[in-house]
Amino acid sequence: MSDANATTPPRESATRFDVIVIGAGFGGLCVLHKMRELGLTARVLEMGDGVGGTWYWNRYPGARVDVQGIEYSYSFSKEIEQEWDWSEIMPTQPELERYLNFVADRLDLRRDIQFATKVVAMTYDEAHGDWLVQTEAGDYFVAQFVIAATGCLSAPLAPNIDGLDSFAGVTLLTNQYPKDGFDFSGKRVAVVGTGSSGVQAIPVIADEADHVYVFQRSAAFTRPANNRAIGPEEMQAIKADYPALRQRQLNSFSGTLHFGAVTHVAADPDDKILAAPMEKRLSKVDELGWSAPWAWSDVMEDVEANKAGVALYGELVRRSVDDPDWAESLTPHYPIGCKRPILDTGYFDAFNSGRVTLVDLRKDPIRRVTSTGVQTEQEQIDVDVIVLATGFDAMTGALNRIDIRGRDGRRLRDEWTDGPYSLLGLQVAGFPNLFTITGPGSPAVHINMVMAIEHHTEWIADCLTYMHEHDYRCVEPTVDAQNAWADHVWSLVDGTIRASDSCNSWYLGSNVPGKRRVYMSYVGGQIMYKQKCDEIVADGYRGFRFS
Ligand code: NA7
Repeated sequence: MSDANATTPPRESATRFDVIVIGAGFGGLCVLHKMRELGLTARVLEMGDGVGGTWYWNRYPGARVDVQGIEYSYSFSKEIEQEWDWSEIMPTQPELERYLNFVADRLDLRRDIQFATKVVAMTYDEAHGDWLVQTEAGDYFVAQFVIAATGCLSAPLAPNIDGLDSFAGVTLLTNQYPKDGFDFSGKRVAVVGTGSSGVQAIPVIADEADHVYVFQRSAAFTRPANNRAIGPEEMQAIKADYPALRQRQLNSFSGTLHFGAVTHVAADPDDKILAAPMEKRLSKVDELGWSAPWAWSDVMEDVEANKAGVALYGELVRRSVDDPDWAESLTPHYPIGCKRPILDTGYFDAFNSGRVTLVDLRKDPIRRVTSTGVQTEQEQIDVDVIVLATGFDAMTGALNRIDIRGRDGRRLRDEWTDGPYSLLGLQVAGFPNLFTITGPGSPAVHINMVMAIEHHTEWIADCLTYMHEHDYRCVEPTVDAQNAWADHVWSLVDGTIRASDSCNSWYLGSNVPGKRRVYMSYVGGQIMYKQKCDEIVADGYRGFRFS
């Protein structure tokens, strides 16, 4: 706490705004711009010392978005669309960070962003109908509204591996990666974790390092990104097509267009694939390549179709990885669709390079980290660097790490012990005037994240305008409406492969020890979700209570 605040009660010392926004990533920047358009005073509090959020922290080698940049970008500014050139179909982290810095400058956003400011607590003040927000440095802010743009994959998860602190070499986290990068040349490197971050990082680190040891607990479903550069002429054509592209995105299930064409086999009446002999099934690998495992439209609903997909995936891995034992280890033995699919660049090739060794933790688990490296049950592997690519406390982690107290002192993280209840992933009962951008219960992580952010931003702006027009000061969902929404969200996954016992994923929270196993995202797609949002608004904000 600063000296000035030491004798002054927090409320009196606080700086006042209409809106406090937490986070200056894709969400926070979009929200800040919108709040200004509404004529509201807003301050963004950002933990990092630059804009970018996810794209600020996850600066590990090989980090790139796994949808097209031209789709994963703001549509609200036609000027920015025309002024920004993407150099690749799937841009790297540096390019995405540059884009967000460009947006921040272009819209003059920085003057309302306070960097290096971590929000640690916030309390709803019933008497005044506003929030008291506290930072780690002991500064206070009062605002009628708080909009948490804290991200879905932003609370890093340290692995519970004994002895990590005793390692005398360098430990790097993919999701808190050093700003100045790291020189791997001549180094022996351990990478723990083979989710998207590990799979992206491993080939790039292997190109530079002396040797990479990959410590794999679960094999990943990954396929080639087939990324490529975008030339100036193509970029010009894309710019001319932006209005139509955005419309196509809006008309699609997920707001991303390049995953569209994998269901064509199901439409083929001669292709009774499940009844076919394995030889015929395997011919799909020749015909469709890495699309083959996902080729049946019912792969997410039908266990047998899913098993056929997994078998085809194994065949693709066997064809890609020279060492048969490693190929077997690199083949997942859980259903396709449990975890978020990964797009890679040269992942399996890395295992053929002679510079990468696979350590299958299912066969030889890590016992502990020692001062010189990683000790498994069977061997000691000495390394100079350990890279932890061990994921996030997804969806709820970033919010739960803030001490958020709503009405009657109730704490958000306690309210969410049995699962992240919310209405539309936008608001939680008992926490008036707190909005969550892409909160749990919304489709964000299953659709184009930037589209999800823009939609939530617009929805919140419309809600604030409605409140202003009706002279309301507070909005929050009713418990009944919130429960009904949770039932709806869960009904869409109940009995499906996604929630089956054989699935463990961050969608279910099963990567976090002690976290309740509940599916946290809406899988009905963006069109159905927006319809639900619109219906609620058309019905006088049904399920929301204004006062
Ligand atoms: P993920 O996808 O959660 O991957 C984390 C990886 O770390 C995964 O392979 C885990 O194995 C592994 N892990 C976690 N803890 C351990 C321990 N203790 N020992 C060994 N291995 C461990 O996170 P990412 O950062 O890769 O990607 C997150 C999302 O960002 C991704 O889905 C994209 O949407 C972008 P497990 O699978 O749990 O057995």
